[in-house]
Amino acid sequence: MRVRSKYAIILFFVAALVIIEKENNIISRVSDKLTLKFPPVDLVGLNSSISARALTENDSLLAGTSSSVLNCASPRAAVKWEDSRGPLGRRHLILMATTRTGSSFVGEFFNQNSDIFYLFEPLWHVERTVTFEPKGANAVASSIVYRDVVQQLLLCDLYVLENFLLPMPERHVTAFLFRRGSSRSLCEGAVCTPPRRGGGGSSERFPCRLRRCGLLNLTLATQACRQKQHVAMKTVRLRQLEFLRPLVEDLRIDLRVIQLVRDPRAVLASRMVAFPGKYEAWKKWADQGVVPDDEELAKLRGNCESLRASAQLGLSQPAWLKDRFLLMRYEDVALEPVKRAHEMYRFAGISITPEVKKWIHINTQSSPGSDNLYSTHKNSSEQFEKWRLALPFKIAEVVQKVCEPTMKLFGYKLVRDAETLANRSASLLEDRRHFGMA
Ligand SMILES: *[C@@H]1O[C@H](CO)[C@@H](O)[C@H](O)[C@H]1NC(C)=O
Ligand SMILES: *[C@@H]1O[C@H](CO)[C@@H](O)[C@H](O)[C@H]1NC(C)=O
Ligand SMILES: *[C@@H]1O[C@H](CO)[C@@H](O)[C@H](O)[C@H]1NC(C)=O
Ligand SMILES: *[C@@H]1O[C@H](CO)[C@@H](O)[C@H](O)[C@H]1NC(C)=O
Ligand SMILES: CC(=O)N[C@H]1CO[C@H](CO)[C@@H](O)[C@@H]1O
Repeated sequence: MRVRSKYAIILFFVAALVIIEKENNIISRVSDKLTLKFPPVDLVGLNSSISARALTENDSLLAGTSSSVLNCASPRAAVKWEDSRGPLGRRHLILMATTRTGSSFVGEFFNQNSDIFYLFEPLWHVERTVTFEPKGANAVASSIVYRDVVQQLLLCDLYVLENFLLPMPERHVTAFLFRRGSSRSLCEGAVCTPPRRGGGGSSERFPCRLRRCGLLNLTLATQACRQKQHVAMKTVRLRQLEFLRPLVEDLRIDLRVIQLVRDPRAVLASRMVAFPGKYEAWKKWADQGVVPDDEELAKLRGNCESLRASAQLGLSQPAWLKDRFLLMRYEDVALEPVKRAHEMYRFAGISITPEVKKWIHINTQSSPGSDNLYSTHKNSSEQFEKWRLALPFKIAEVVQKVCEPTMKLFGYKLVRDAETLANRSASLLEDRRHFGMA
């Protein structure tokens, strides 16, 4: 297949880069680390085997290494683990989203459940370490690395992150795990070790929120993960659903994927506020009438198309993905959070808990006026449409033009004039109540 031969070329290319070339600082930093950690074995052992083996074993770059390179960092023997599938009925959930689609908010629905080991954007470190070029073949390579790291994480191998943590953890203890405080599971029970006197938790860049804890011991986190009934994570760094196929087919993982989407007009409006640097061209257009160049439009089109490709694949229910994919619109969650939470939990095969319902109640009914951009504390049914008053119609129009097929698929109505855009009595949502559900 075309994708396969693409992998072949790319994987070979990446392997060659990692092994032979050391000019690229970032890649060599990773390989240096691998060399350091696994001295004689790997970079030699990987010589030619990686391209051949990776391709036969589920097209995976790390698949060949996940058992050799990555796992030998893991003192698995420390934790007895009889059934490789984990506790009976264990479910694995990936909340797949893009930035500004409300994924932190929806992720909390799972973070608040004490039966779930929840990770918040664990690929953040991977993205920072393995910086591939934004375009072309390397995007595929990074997707493969992301995918294989996700696989290890779903299997509760948190040590896999050590390859990407800077500075490198000592004795599996790190002071720097991105947004640790956003994962309840990393801040409670045994994982929350007592802070050392005169420092401890306060030296962490992303400390726990509700209590002070010592530095994160990944061994304890791994143990906690194995003791929880289910594992879930939210990420904005996985783009293509098709890449997850090997995880779905992995017998140790009982995976469900929720793709969370939002009206592309709202997403752009929100990104213009949240990432003013990156979306400067759009802001300039809004403020000064300077029309953005084709490259900006191409980027937008690319984003919309990749969302559509994943959704279309999921909704087409191929055999390998049957009953494992759910498309969820953020707007539907914002309008009926409790109902949608039940829907997502039912889909995931996980029982909703009173604590989840309580969190939803507190965080969607009241509006204590938080200004935090990443706040999940909002009057959801009121907030989610604010952008309609802020986004100039001409920008909405361009988004509609560029993203029309995606908007049609997701059921977002196009508007023809500025009045309708700003008229919040005119709903932009078409009924898509039974998206993706069998
Ligand atoms: C390179 O890989 C081949 C197998 O493809 C193996 O026979 C050979 O020993 C490897 N070379 C080194 C130096 O490990
Ligand atoms: C981390 O936790 C493990 C398991 O309890 C323990 O054996 C180890 O000593 C801890 N590491 C450090 C550096 O405290
Ligand atoms: C939240 O927004 C809804 C819809 O606008 C409104 O009916 C409700 O009164 C608001 N709740 C609070 C506490 O502001
Ligand atoms: C706003 O939309 C509603 C529902 O479509 C419509 O009845 C109303 O006339 C619109 N108001 C304005 C000012 O256009
Ligand atoms: C398509 C493919 O190669 N699938 C394989 C993925 O890996 C599992 C376990 O190693 C195999 O059983 C599949 O045949």
